Amino acid sequence: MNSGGWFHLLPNASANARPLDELWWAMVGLCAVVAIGVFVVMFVFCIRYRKGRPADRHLAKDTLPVELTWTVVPFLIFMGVFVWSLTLYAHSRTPPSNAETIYVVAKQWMWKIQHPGGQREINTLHVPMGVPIRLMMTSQDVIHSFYVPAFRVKQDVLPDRYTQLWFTATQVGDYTLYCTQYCGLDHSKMGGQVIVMPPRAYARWLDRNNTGTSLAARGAALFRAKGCSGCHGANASVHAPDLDGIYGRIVHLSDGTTVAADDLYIHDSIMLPDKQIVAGYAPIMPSFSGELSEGDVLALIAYLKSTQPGVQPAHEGTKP
Ligand code: HEC
Ligand SMILES: [Cu+2]
Repeated sequence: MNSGGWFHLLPNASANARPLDELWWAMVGLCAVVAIGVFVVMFVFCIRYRKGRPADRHLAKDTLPVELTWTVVPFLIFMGVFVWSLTLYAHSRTPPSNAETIYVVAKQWMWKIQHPGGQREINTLHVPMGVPIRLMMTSQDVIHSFYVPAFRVKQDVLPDRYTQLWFTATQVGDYTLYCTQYCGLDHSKMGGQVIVMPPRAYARWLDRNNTGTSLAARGAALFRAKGCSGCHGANASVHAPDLDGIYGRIVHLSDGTTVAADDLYIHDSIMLPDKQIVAGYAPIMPSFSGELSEGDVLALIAYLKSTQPGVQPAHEGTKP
């Protein structure tokens, strides 16, 4: 794959860069052909039918064939562009099942990255080349947007929502990361670098930055330190649901509806506990919004994911 990208406009550093560029150039080409065609016809007609020129100015009797042509042909072209871009879009929105997840929290004005192994970094994101990477993103404050032009990926990052993005980097190097939602005073400085490394160098980088505490283990420590285990633990005197193996469980709520316990449900249970009350329980859980950062909540979710019903969960210092 060439490093300069098509016509060297932008580096071409992810697997979906080239297909997207092809679509873009096809549309530029199509627009150019149409624009040039319209201008050529306009000039020809200006000359041929100019004032005083003896030309046949009567409409053709049977205009149906030409009307059908200029309706059906553009329709087919538009449908072609639609199907082509829809295919690319669907692909870009669906991370493959073997993608590695890395967590991103945006805040005024920095990018905080957490790797599942517990490695943390700010305004840099180290990723291995050739491995599909899925970013799970949320914001600590206002709307931000994660944009890496060389990868042709961009996704808004919203408070109280999880949005995701995926890419497979195809070239070793440093690529600029931008925030592309105006997010306050230092918005223009809110950027960073995505550092693409060969997989072995990446593994060494992970080792060097190993904190000894995986994300799930940090979550387990928070679960005790913040008093969650006091209510949700096995020996709690409070009537609260057992959280072991909660991830993916179907939960019955007090308003009669059911939800699947996904990342956002667990996030909201912690930060906005009044939003959804589990059927059969009193709404006594305090809100931890303001007390826990979004990064902490991601650690708690990672911990709850690592638990299984009736199985002793991950402890501090162990990997999930
Ligand atoms: C004062 C006791 C108490 C504390 C402290 C507490 N919870 Fe809860 N929690 C509850 C109760 C009661 C419910 C069920 C009622 C509801 O949905 O609010 C609940 C519900 C939940 C649910 C949804 C459970 C389900 O089955 O759908 C999650 C997830 C949760 N808590 C996580 C946490 C975490 C993480 C912490 C610590 C940061 C925590 N809780 C702290 C009492 C508590
Ligand atoms: Cu921003």
